[in-house]
Amino acid sequence: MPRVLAISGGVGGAKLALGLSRLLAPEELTVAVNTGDDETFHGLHVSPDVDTVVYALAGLTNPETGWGVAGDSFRALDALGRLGGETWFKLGDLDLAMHLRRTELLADGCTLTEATRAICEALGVRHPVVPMSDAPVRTIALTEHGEMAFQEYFVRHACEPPITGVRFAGADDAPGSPALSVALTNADAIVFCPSNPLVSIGPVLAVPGIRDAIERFAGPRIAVSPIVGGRALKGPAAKMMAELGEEVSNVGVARRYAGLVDTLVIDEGDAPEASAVEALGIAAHVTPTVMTTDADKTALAREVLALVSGHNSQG
Ligand code: FO1
Repeated sequence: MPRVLAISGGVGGAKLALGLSRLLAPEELTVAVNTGDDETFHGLHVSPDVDTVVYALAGLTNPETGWGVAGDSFRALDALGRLGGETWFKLGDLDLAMHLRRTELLADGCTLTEATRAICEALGVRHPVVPMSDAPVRTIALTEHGEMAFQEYFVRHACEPPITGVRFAGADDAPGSPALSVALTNADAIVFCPSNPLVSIGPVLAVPGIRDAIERFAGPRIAVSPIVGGRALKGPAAKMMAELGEEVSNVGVARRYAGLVDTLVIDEGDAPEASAVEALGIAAHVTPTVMTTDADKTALAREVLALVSGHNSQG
């Protein structure tokens, strides 16, 4: 089997990452994860996309939300609220352990990569989950009401303020994590999970050297589109693209990924968009992409790996 570097944001990306992890051995898959959504809450370092991928691979995900822990409760947060603390960001009782442990490991001198590795080991997650950088990068939404930290925009304001842009504070000075650099060097294929191109994949590409390395990458580069039927399956990708004047379709996604991917996997219902994607020099592969069950996640991962094998056998 080829060695795959998967690049992921939160909920949508974690689904494909889980599918890939079912088909590839730990040494054949690295999942590099966006950390632009990271935030400090109540003094704790929360890394939402890393959490979401780790919980998915550990089989702990809350199936109703796609993030957080199945069966969690919010008693600690309720108590915090009674003491006057902020409660708009829902940290569950079980989930708090993740952020406490990460914060403790960071305070002990671990990098975010090392802290993530320790947590993965403790939870029995064997596939490497690698933060994009160990240095702080913070996604900022530029809105008509001013700049907002990503979780403030995403959770507190439910993505309502129209955006005029996004920026990734700190990205210029944030070296890629060493584990991501190694994975980029060793990978036979790169897979962009069906994550938000602007605020999930965008921060990873903003880390110095990553975009260039992907542009120069010789093996297959496959993206799974997060847009199905002109809408994002999860999250604000469609709304954000529309507000930035981009076409909310697979063609819009293909334009964002021009020069970075060879194949865009689009949903079967979007087959009529395939020729417009291909006109941009990106092959369109049409297949069911909506992942509801674990079987869907594995089926899509199998399809992506078949594209990788097909590309390798041609080359
Ligand atoms: N998403 C929400 O919509 N509301 C929340 O209160 C919330 C809390 C939360 C806590 C821990 C965590 O790891 C993720 C959490 N998320 C929450 C998800 C997160 O905001 C987003 O999924 C990502 O940042 C976007 O990829």
